[in-house]
Amino acid sequence: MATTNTSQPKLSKDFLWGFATASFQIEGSTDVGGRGKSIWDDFSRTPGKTMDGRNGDVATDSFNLWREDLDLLVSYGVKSYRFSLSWSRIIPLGGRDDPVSEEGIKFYNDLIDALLERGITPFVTLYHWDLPQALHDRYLGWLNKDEIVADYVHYSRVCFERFGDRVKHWLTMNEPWCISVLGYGRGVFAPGRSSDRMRSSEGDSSTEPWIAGHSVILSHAYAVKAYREEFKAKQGGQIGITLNGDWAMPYDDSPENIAAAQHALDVAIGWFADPIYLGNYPPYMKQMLGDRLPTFTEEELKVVKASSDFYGMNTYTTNLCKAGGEDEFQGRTEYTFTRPDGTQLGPQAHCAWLQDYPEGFRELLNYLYNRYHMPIYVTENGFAVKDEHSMSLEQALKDEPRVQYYRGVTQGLIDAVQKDGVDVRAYFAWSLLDNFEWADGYVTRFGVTYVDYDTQKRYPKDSAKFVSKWFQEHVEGNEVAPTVTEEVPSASASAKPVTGKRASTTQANGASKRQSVNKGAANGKTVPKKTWKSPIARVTTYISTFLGL
Ligand code: GBH
Repeated sequence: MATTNTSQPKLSKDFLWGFATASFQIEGSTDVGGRGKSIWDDFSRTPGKTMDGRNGDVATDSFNLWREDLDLLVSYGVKSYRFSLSWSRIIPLGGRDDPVSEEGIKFYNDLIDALLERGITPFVTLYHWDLPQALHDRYLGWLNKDEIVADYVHYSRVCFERFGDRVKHWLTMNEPWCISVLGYGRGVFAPGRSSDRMRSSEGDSSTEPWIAGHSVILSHAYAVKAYREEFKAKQGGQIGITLNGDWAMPYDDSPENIAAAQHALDVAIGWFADPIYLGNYPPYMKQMLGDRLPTFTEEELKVVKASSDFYGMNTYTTNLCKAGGEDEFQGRTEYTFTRPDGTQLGPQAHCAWLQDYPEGFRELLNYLYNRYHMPIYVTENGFAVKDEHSMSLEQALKDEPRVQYYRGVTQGLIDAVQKDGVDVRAYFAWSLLDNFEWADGYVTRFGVTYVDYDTQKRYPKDSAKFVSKWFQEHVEGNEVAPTVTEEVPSASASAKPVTGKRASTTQANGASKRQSVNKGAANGKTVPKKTWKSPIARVTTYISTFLGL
C-alpha cells in the first residue's frame, strides 16, 4: 500500500537518504581522461587477488553511464547520493607538486551539477581506498606519515576549491580499519602487504597496519583543519570521517566474553573513533600493542580531537564475541554467528562475514550515540543475497532476503530515533548498483539495482522499491514526492532494463524536481526546497494511490 499512514512517527524533513557507491567500484575507464593508476588497478589485475579473476577496468562503466545512474536515483526519489572521488583522476600522480587533471575535475563537476539540477544532494567521499599508485611507488603511501599527510591535505584542498561551492557534505575517509588491516595486515586488499609470505613478499602485519591507521587519522584531521580554516566560512559545509564497525555481542554472559565484546569494539571502532571524538587511543589498544601503537604529539592531538562534525557509520552485521585467539585486528577475540545453542544469529549472506541481525543495528546506534555524543550519519548499510550471481535475472530481482534485511534495519533506525532518542540524520543503503566488490570481484552483489555485466543494463530489484518507498513514507515532507511505484519500471514482472526511453519518462519528475534545485548553493546560501509537483505527477500519484500500488 502506497497510502501514507499519517499517525506514523516520521523522521525529520532534513533527514538525508539515498544510496552509496565508490569510484573504483563503479567507474571503470581506468586509463581514460588522463587518470593515473590507483593501487587497485594492477592489484585487481593480478591473478589470485580477486575471486573471479576479474578487475576494475570496466566495473559498472559509470564513467560513461553516470547519467543512467542519475536516472535511477531520480526514479528512486532519493534526497542524496553518496559517491567518492578518484584521487588519481583529479591528480594523476597524486602528489602536492603534481599537476591537476582538468578532465578529471570536469567529470566530477558535470556529475555534481547534474545531481543539483535534479535536486539531489551530493555527499562526497574524498578517499574510498583508491590511492594513487605513484604515491605507493614513491614512498609506500600510508606507511609514510609526513609525505602522505601533506599529499592528502593538498588533494583535499583541491577538491574543496573546485567542488566546495556546490558540495556541502564531505567525508574524508572511508573505513580506516579496512584501509589499514585489509591493505597492510591481512593483505587481501591493495596494496596487499602482509607478513604472510604466501600472499606478499613484503610487509609486516604486526606493525604496518597501526602505522597506516595513524597516518589515515592524521591525514583526515589535517584536511578537516584546512577545511575549517580556509573554506568553511564561505562554503558552509560539514565534514567528517566514516568508520566501519559491526555490533559486537558477548557469545554468552561469562565475564570474559562480555569483556571480549568490548575489546572487539575497541579495535574495530575505538581505534579511530576514540582519538577523533574523545582524544586518545583506547586503553585496551595501548595494552595490547605496547610500543607498536604509534603516539600522537600534543600538537597533533589538538588537531585530531573533535575533527569530525558527525559520526559517519558504516555497518553490516553483528558478531558474537568469544575471548581468545591471536587476531589483534579483532582485539584478540573470536567471532562467530553460531549461538551457544547451535542456532544461527540470522540469515546468511553471500559473504561469510555477513548475517542479517537487525537488532544489532539498533544496538550499535545506541552504543555510538552514548559513547561519542555525535549526530550519526549512516553512510553504508546493505546485504548480499546468497548466490544471487548465479540466479536468473527474474529471480535476482525478487531479492526477498535483501528486502527483509532493509525491513529490519529501517525498523531499527526509526526505533533508535523515536524510542531511544538517538540523533540519526542520514541513511545510505549500500549500494545503488551491483559493482566491483573488491577481492570478491563481481561474484558478490550488494546492489539494490541489478547490473547485467554483459550489457551493462541496470534493473531495479525489489529492495530498491522497498527502500525508496520506506523513506518516502517515513521522512517528513516526503509524502507528496513521487512514489516509487510510478517511477520504477516493474522490473520483477517484466524484467525490463532502464533504457534511454525510460530515462525520458523520469524526465517528467526530473523536471518537477528541477524547480526545487538549491539555486543558492553556488553562493553558499541555502534556499529551502519546494515540494512542487507537476500536475501530471500529481495525477499519477493519485491514480497509483487509488489503485493501492
Ligand atoms: C564496505 O566495507 C565498503 O565500504 C564497500 O566498499 C563494500 O563494497 C561494502 O562494504 C560491501 O562489502 O576480516 O577479512 O573477514 C564493509 C566492511 C569490514 C566488511 C571488514 C568485511 C570483514 C573482513 N567490511 N569485514 S575480514
